[in-house]
Amino acid sequence: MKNFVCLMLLTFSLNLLAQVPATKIDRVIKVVNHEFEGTKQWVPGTIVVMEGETVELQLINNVPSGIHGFEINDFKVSTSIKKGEVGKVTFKADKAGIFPINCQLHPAHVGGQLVVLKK
Ligand SMILES: [Cu+2]
Repeated sequence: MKNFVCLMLLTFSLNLLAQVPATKIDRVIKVVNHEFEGTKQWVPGTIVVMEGETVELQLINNVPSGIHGFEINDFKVSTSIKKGEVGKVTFKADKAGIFPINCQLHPAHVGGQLVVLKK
């Protein structure tokens, strides 16, 4: 009887999981941290998306200087990526405009911009 109840609970739980919709990603963009003669920059420096899209950024940090940050304050995106690792952030571009991107760890790290085009 105990095993039957456990089996029923497991089946019920799996059914609930199957019904939870996964977040639909509208756009995936790879961004690479680049370093040339001591200057660091996330490339592409300008990221363009459409208003309303759910965006996933895959952040690749291969620079020899170690950990770097990636921040878009207007969309509450903030993460740090260690050398040799790939970070991932997801956000909804729910407002149009031009928004600064920076490395919150190094003020000298060249910033970029997120351009959200009006739908
Ligand atoms: Cu940095």
